[in-house]
Amino acid sequence: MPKTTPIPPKPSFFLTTPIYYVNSVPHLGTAYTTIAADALARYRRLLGDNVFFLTGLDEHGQKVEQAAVEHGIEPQEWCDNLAEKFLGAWELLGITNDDFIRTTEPRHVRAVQTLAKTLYDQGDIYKGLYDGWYCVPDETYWTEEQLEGGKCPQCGRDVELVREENYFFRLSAYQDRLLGYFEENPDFIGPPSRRNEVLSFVRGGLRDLSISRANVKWGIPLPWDASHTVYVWFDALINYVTAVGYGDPDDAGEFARCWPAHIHFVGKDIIRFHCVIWPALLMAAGLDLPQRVFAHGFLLAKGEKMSKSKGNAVAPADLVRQFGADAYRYYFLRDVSFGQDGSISIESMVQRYNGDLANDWGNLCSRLFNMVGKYFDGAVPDPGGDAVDAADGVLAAVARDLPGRYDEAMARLDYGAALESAWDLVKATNRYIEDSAPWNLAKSPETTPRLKTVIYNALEAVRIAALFIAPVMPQTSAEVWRRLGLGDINAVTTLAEESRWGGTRPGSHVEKGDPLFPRIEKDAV
Ligand code: ME8
Repeated sequence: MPKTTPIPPKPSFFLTTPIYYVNSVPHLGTAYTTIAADALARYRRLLGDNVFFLTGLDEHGQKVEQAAVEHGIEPQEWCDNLAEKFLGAWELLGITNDDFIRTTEPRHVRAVQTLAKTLYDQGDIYKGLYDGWYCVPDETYWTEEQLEGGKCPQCGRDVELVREENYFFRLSAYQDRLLGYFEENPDFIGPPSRRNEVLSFVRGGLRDLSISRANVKWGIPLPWDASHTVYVWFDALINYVTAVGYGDPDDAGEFARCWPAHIHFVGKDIIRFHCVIWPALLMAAGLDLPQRVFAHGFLLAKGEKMSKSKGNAVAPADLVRQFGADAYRYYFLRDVSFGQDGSISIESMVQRYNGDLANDWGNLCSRLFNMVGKYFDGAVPDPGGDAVDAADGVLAAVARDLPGRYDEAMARLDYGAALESAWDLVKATNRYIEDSAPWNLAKSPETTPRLKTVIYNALEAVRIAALFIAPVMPQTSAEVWRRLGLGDINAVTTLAEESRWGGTRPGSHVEKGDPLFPRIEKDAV
């Protein structure tokens, strides 16, 4: 549920998404970063971490101002309307952010002004003449040489000429310190391809950065010169420290306890802002750097980057209506390799849904829960006795390997591999049931002990699989646990213990329920 909650005493895991521009409604791209961060937040909570998960909105700047003007309303009112849309989308997708920061909030204005003033007072900000180009859709400065065919080299759109007195941040002075930091902290930027990109960019030489605009009204005024507003990216990056109390005069050491963040999730388009400008600002302010910045790739629809401006953006709600929120989250995290560009299509989504979800996972739960109803009146059988088989050990071994494999994949933010490890258990359980053929065991009282063992083991594997599927598909895992009579999966904070073999309680009631993923006919979407 998107909400603002007090920061936990000391977050042992603090993760962020970019704050999204409110020039338009959320789309699959912005939802992608947000569900990836949410899956990690949920996993860390299962492990027992005290998580602080931050997302929010980037509300200042020319682009947002223009959108408001085009719609004939005041920028603040425009932002308020859009904020509702983002909150609604995140609620629909089951996003469990702990804070929702908006850059027009007083707490943020104060933090930006505090940081700007600190840098100005120590001589890291000076006044100069900006004479160059500006891309409004990307809110980015470009030099003449950087343009491609006179257009923005990033998005290919028109740029505007800006010639005005600005305040500059001495970014160039941080070049060597940044390179030294990258050297000493090889895991700071991920994946490695992005690290190399940032390294060669910084080695190519850094220019000082204009951090104020004289002709943009919709922004935070500089505290020492109110005729300038703060450049929207300088403003936006600071959100990460605002949220944990930077610049708050009542902060009683809270900020120092909570900062730095463990990971910033970003798209590859904004890696330089997060890996060059942001670290340099933090260095200048004498603050610690985040532990890690990880950039994912673009979602491509028919080979093109999906974006609000290109008009090929789809609203998450449209897909959630057809597939459900869990299947939505599963598809994007399973089918697109996190860190690389990935093509998405309705066809592949239907395929994943029917194959992985309806056939593998949904059917496993249905048939197994049915059998508990049919053979044991809905009560989990007691596996006691010596009706064991080598197949039991094989299944238990797959379950035993799962936590380690899953954790190792999540540490690399390889959601596909993490889900694959959970699916190996799902598939192994399906095979186990096929090979053990409970329907034959049920035919004679002599094989009842074996039937009990087989059903118990399969239930146990399903219980464990649901735990590891939960970060990506929280609703269905909660439902599986509920049907197994296990209580609230969201209350689990001791994953290591909970994932040990043997946690299913004999005698507890198993509910059959409706199919978790009713098949979708391709023509129906
Ligand atoms: O850049 N595929 O906001 P934004 C994957 N306000 N991810 C995509 C995507 C696509 N086709 N399109 C967008 C901003 N994204 C700034 C950030 S942070 C201090 C300020 C995702 O609304 C991706 O994460 O343009 C990208 O970085 C983010 O949306 C940019 O959202």
